Parts: sequence; C-alpha cells; structure tokens
Amino acid sequence: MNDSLAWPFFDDGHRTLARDLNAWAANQLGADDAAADVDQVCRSLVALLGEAGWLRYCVAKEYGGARESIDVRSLCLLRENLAKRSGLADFAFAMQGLGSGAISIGGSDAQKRKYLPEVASGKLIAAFALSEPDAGSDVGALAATGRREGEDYVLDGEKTWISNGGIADFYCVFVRTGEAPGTRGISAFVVDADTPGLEIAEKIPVIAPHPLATLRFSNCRVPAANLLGKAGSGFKLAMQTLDIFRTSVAAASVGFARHAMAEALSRSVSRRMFGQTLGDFQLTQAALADMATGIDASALLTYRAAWSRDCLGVPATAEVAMAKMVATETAQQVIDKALQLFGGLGVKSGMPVERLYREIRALRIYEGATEVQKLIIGRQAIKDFSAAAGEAKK
Ligand code: COS
Repeated sequence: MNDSLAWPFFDDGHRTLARDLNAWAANQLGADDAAADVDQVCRSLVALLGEAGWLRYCVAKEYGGARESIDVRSLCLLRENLAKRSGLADFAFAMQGLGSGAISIGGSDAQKRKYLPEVASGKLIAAFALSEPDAGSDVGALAATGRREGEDYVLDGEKTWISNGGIADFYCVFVRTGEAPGTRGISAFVVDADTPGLEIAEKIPVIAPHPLATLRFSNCRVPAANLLGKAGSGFKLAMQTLDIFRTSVAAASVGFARHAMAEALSRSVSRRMFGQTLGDFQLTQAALADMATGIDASALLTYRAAWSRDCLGVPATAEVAMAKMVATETAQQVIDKALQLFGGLGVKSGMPVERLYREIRALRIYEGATEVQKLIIGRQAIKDFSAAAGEAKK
C-alpha cells in the first residue's frame, strides 16, 4: 500500500513537515500517563510544542506563524501524526488553533498582534467557548448575554464543555448581543482568564481526561475593543472557525485509527492460537481489510477537504462535514476491531487499544456531532440540486 504522503494533495513542504514531526515526536513524546495531572501535562505540552515551533502552524506568518496563512493540510498532518503517539499532545496542539481561530479570522490587527505571536510560541494558552448547557448542536439558541454599557460589554451566563477551561490564558467567547434574533444576534469577544466576573464553575471529568470546564460569567466587564469582528457576526465567525478545525478533528481520528491498526497488525502476526497465528485466520484478514480500507477512505476525505480549502479557496463546509463524520465514525470502528483482536487484554486499563477506545469517543461529538454533520451535508445536497435545477430552467 502506498505512502499517503505521496498523494497529490501535498507539496514537498508538507512531506518534510510530516517527516520532521515524526522524527521529533519519536524522541520527545511518550505514551500519555493516565495517572498524571492533565492540567499540568497539557501546560507542559503547550510549552514543548511551542519551543519546537509546531504551534507556529496555528497562526499566519505575519503574526509569528510558519506559513503565509493557516494551512489546513499542515494542521491535519500535525494532528494526525501527534495523535498517533499522544492524545494529549494532539489535544494541546489543536486547542491552540481552535482557541485562537476566531482572532485569526475576525480579529483586528491589534488583537492579532496581542494574542497570536504568544499562541504560536506557547506562552499563552487559548480556548474556544461556544457551547452552553442548553445550546450545544443548536448554536443559534445560545443564551449567555453581552450588553453594551458605555465603552464596555458586560457578559453574563454559562459556557460548558470548554476544552482548556481552567488552564487557558484567554477565551474566545460567543454571547448573545441581540442585534437580531437567532444566529444574527451573536457576537464574539476575547476575554482574558483573569477578568473579574469570569470563574471556573466546574472542572468536568471525562472518560479520556483532558482539561475541561464550565465557565461562569457574572457581570463580567470587557472593553468593547475586545469584540472580534462586527457585533452580530459571531455565529458566522464560529462556523468559519469550525470549518477549519473540524477537518483537523478528522485528521486526529485518522491518527488514532492508524495507531490502532499498527497495534492490531503486531498482535495478528505475534499471537498464536490453534497452531497458527491470529493473522492466518481469514476472519482476522477480513477485519484488517475493513480497517485498512476505512482508514484510507477517511484520510482521502480529510485531505480532500483540507486541500479544497487551501487550494480552491472555498469554505468547503460540506466536504469538511463528510470528512469529520466518516473519519470519526470509522476510527471508532477500527479501534473497536483492534481491541477485539486483543481479547481480554484489550480491555485491560493502560493497554494502548483500551486508551484509544476511550480517547476516540468524544471526537464523534465535539465540534459538531455526527448528526450535525449529516444536517450540513444533506442541506448542501438539496441546495446544490435546487441550484442546478434552477440553472436548467433558464
Ligand atoms: N461559514 C459561514 N457562514 C455560515 C456557515 C459557515 N460554515 N454556516 C452557516 N453560515 C451562515 C448561514 O449562511 C446563515 O447566514 P444568513 O443569516 O446570512 O442567512 C447563518 O450562518 C445561519 O446558518 P444556518 O441557518 O445554517 O444556521 P442553523 O441555526 O440552522 O445552524 C448548524 C446550523 C446546525 C450547522 C450549526 O448550528 C452547527 O454547526 N452546530 C454545531 C455546533 C458545534 O459544532 N458545536 C460544538 C462547539 S465546539 S466543541
């Protein structure tokens, strides 16, 4: 089977990036330690990734980045290859990008100069605060508010499932400012973590631990200068940010699935039973065939989506949704099959397949659950059909 780096989606810079990263990661990253304090581990990983220069891929060159503008194929290669070794390293990398994405896309030059170079060096930790207890998939229903008072906005309400909650230095927060009903009345603000009125209401433990919290805003006053883009444009800004980072969730899933595949193959050639190896059974070969094909299909959709945005200059929202849906769902199946090949050993705490089994689950939910991706793809198919039918009538 050919090396996916040979695919036409990549240029030589991408190939070098992936090889350099893999060489670095082999030296610098160990398996995640389940007993460690994840807040501390993630702080250290952001610093490590920053010192090594990898976080420079999260921002544009003008603000300390590695490439002219954010290159989705690079983000994806980084996440795929970090995820192969360490879920927390992938997480730490991804959140620097997602957490600062709204600044990169909608921020003023002053906002970009203040935050982005520090994100790229790992000196400031970023977070994206969109979801609420009663508004996850339905972003247009969010209820936290921002009301204008003179030169400030005063924020009130709760944000939950916030990755990096508690360790972030700043949050890109989306609140209802009421310019219009629904999605047209939402604005985004950058809020420093030490702003009075912002507190961590709850740290949330999850099956694959990482820094996660509920934030509470009570009379939290931020200067109007912290508004990202125009008042009322926050929903679009959130969607544009997700158009970039959902593709990278797909790439991380490919990385997790590749790790599971490697574990499954090594088990298949070493485990003996009934006088032969596990890999000699056609049932095992069938499982491996499904896994290998699923991984390639996921990688092709992922890099097609990334390439579309980088090279065609279109948002490619539906292509991104296809990649996110297929790669996350497939990775879950691949990991489950790998775990099955390990038998009882597969569910033993600390085994790589056991860790992957817990780690992949959230990716089918966060940054738009599979069901949301289906909505996006289905709506786009109808839109394209209607547009083509309209053209044909002319
Ligand atoms: N880029 C730019 N603009 C976009 C956009 C995108 N990707 N997606 C939608 N918009 C625009 C639409 O064009 C529309 O603009 P107008 O008001 O000018 O007509 C507006 O935003 C509203 O779009 P839409 O009608 O599609 O909004 P819905 O309320 O139906 O929501 C979904 C659409 C469900 C797709 C959206 O709410 C979503 O992605 N939800 C999941 C959120 C998520 O990922 N949460 C996890 C948070 S991070 S862990």
